[in-house]
Amino acid sequence: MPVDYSGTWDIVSNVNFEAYMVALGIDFATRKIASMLKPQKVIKQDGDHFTIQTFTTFRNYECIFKIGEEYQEVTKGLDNRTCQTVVNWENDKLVCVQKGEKKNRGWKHWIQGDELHLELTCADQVCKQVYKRTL
Ligand code: YOG
Repeated sequence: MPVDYSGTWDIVSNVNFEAYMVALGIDFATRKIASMLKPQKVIKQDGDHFTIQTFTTFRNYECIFKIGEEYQEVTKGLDNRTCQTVVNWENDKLVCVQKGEKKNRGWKHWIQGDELHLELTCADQVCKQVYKRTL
């Protein structure tokens, strides 16, 4: 059975988010607000089709993709850039590459025990987040 990311996940830790936001060019005031947020992820997985919603009290973000199919992602409400984005499996890891103005941009998800892990990368900065299933 392949891994199933489906579920509702609440953030429990967020390391180096500030430097990741600086790398993305997010302004000071927005970073101060964003640093206080406790994102919740709602993931729907149907085979290789995914919807990942990120909810906060400030802004929400949604991305919809199929594994291996490049698409144009507009990071609306985040840094508002356009990327050519593709997500692939690396064993049970979800590995996303976001090609665009920012070098070395992407993210990786994996599941470890009852935790959802997320590494967000932009240029030389890596933000590491951990989520747990909602009770
Ligand atoms: O997740 O792309 O799960 O899309 C990254 C925030 C703060 C807005 C969040 C709202 C980067 C202001 C999405 C944050 C900082 C700061 C929650 C990460 C940018 C702007 C919406 C992401 C992937 C993997 C799926």
